[in-house]
Amino acid sequence: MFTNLSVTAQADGSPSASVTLTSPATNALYVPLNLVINGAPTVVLTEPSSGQRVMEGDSIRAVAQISDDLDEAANLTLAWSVTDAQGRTVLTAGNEPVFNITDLPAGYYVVEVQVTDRFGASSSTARDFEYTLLDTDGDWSSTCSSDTWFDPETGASCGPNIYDEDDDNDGFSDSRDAFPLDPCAQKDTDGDTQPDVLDCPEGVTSWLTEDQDDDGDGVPDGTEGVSGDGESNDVNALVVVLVLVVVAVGLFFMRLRGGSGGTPLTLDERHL
Ligand SMILES: [Ca+2]
Ligand SMILES: [Ca+2]
Ligand SMILES: [Ca+2]
Ligand SMILES: [Ca+2]
Repeated sequence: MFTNLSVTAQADGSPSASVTLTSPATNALYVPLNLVINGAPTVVLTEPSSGQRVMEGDSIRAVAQISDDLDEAANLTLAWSVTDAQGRTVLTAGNEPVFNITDLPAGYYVVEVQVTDRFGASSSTARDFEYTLLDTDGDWSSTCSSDTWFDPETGASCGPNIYDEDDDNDGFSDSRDAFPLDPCAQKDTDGDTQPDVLDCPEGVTSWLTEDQDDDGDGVPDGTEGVSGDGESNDVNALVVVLVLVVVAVGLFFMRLRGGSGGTPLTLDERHL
């Protein structure tokens, strides 16, 4: 005889079911056990869209929408991974509904999310996306030739930075531009990372500050009069010499003229 009898049924991947019989037992020969069949979670990626493109340096979001027949969404576990075109896993992330994907080089990728419920049933979904080459000035347009990386519409070099010869479109080629990614600045005479001139195109801002001492000699540009003083000083010196010569010649002829009607000039005076 027994007073209580518990019967439990267990099935892999589903919650267990149990029933308790109390003595005196009924004379039932069959005891029903309702075993619930567990379904796998459902998961949908609402972002990114298939084939979505993002430029190097930017980020792209992957967002999972999840649900389950028995579990609350909060009880589901997510696992993220990103694989490259060769199938290598390049990024992973944990149990978050949103995965912020950053710092990938140009190429084709697939982001996959796997969702698992409390009973171990899981499902997954994936989406492809592309990281494109960095194009700082955004001139990699439909009119930009990928043969010459020149845009006949604008008459300028174009394309992603690795091909574009003027990455910030300020008219100074990268090789001559001390700030090749900042269209507000070009020259830095003393190489202190502050530009000689800071002049931004309309709608553009810069983190740089204009150098108040372009040649770095400790004398502010305003006090020096003209920046980059080496050349201007030479010009100033030349002007002073010329003025002195003119004055000397003028004095010489004045003495000559004055001497013609009066006392004859001495040899020393004529050669003054
Ligand atoms: Ca460009
Ligand atoms: Ca430039
Ligand atoms: Ca520049
Ligand atoms: Ca400077």
